[in-house]
Amino acid sequence: MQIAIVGLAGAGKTTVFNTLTRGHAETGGFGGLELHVGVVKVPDERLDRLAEIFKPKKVVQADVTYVDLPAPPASSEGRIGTEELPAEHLARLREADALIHVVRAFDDPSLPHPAGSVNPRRDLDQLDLEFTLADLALVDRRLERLGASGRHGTAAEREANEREEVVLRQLKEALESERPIRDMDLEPDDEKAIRGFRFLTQKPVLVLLNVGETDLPGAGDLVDRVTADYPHRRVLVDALSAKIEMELGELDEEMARVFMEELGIRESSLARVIGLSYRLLGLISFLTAGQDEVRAWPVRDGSTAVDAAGAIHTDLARGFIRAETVAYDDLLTLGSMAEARKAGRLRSEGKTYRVRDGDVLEILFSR
Ligand SMILES: Nc1nc2c(ncn2[C@@H]2O[C@H](COP(=O)(O)OP(=O)(O)OP(=O)(O)O)[C@@H](O)[C@H]2O)c(=O)[nH]1
Ligand SMILES: [Mg+2]
Repeated sequence: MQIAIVGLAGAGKTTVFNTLTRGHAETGGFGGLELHVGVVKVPDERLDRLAEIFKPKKVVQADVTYVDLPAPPASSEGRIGTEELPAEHLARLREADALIHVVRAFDDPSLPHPAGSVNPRRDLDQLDLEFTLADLALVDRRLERLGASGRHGTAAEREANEREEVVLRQLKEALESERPIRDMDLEPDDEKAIRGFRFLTQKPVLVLLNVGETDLPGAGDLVDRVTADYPHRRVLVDALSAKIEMELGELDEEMARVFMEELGIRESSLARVIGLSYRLLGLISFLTAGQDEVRAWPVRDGSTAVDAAGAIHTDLARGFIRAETVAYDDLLTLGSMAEARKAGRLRSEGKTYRVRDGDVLEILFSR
């Protein structure tokens, strides 16, 4: 699973990336063209508690890959546009399963905003518009191609083309009125028909307001204001001070505690943002626990027991017999699988069982 970090120039994308990945990529590049990739373990305290019970050799967390993209460069007319992005960057952007949209909300006289003032709402809309235009361009190109060659081919091909054309026309209409594709009600078949385009405005987004070091106490209000005024689907809004978080990440625990006290911060935003981005991907975790390994497995919300088995290994899905299942809370209360079984909390579930977040599973299968 990949999340692309996007935003206007100097919004704090690389600082956020460093925070999330505990990386040391250079910041303040203002238009530098380097792309950064980092893998982040998703903190899950359930794993720590299970490890206390099972004393496994290793603990494996779910992970998410973050890609930090440079801001789209300004064109000669001063407009920023995704068409100016190097092909590799655009491809990375399209591949992403979700976006973190970093929006500058910090004021810093030593870093003047290119637009002359700090206005998160304006910046948010500006990049949204760019992404809308990029999708629109893609739709138009495809429609043109369908118009030219869509009437050829077998009957089945022609029918598929016609269907695609109908969906694309709907998308075009939405995009032209600046509605992101994620806000549309698409039939599952239509959704499937357009999946391959990997439209930017279809991806779920975490809007991350990057507030100044002294603005954290009021950040909640800002989040509420933006949320109320941004009625889109599959969008989460949160705030952090990327600069503080990055500095916190570079300190040892004791120093970090002192620093946080000085700034009046109760908790680091890091775990929260990682958690939110995980949710954004529509993922839940089921858990496996034993003496070898305690592990969190990311699967799509809505996955069945056999999907879960397949996430571990295709053999487990192929030879699936049943899943011994206990909810994490029950396991924690009862202390062991054996006790859970005695208490009747260990259930035997079949292929179609819908896995819940925090289910501890043991898959029984035949080779
Ligand atoms: N005062 C303050 N400065 C910040 C904050 N976040 C980022 N900056 C500074 O803003 C500048 C740009 O930050 P980057 O993280 O490089 O921004 P970016 O979005 O990656 O920039 P480009 O990749 O060049 O588009 C750097 O000098 C950062 O130190 C913040 O919360 N407060
Ligand atoms: Mg950067």
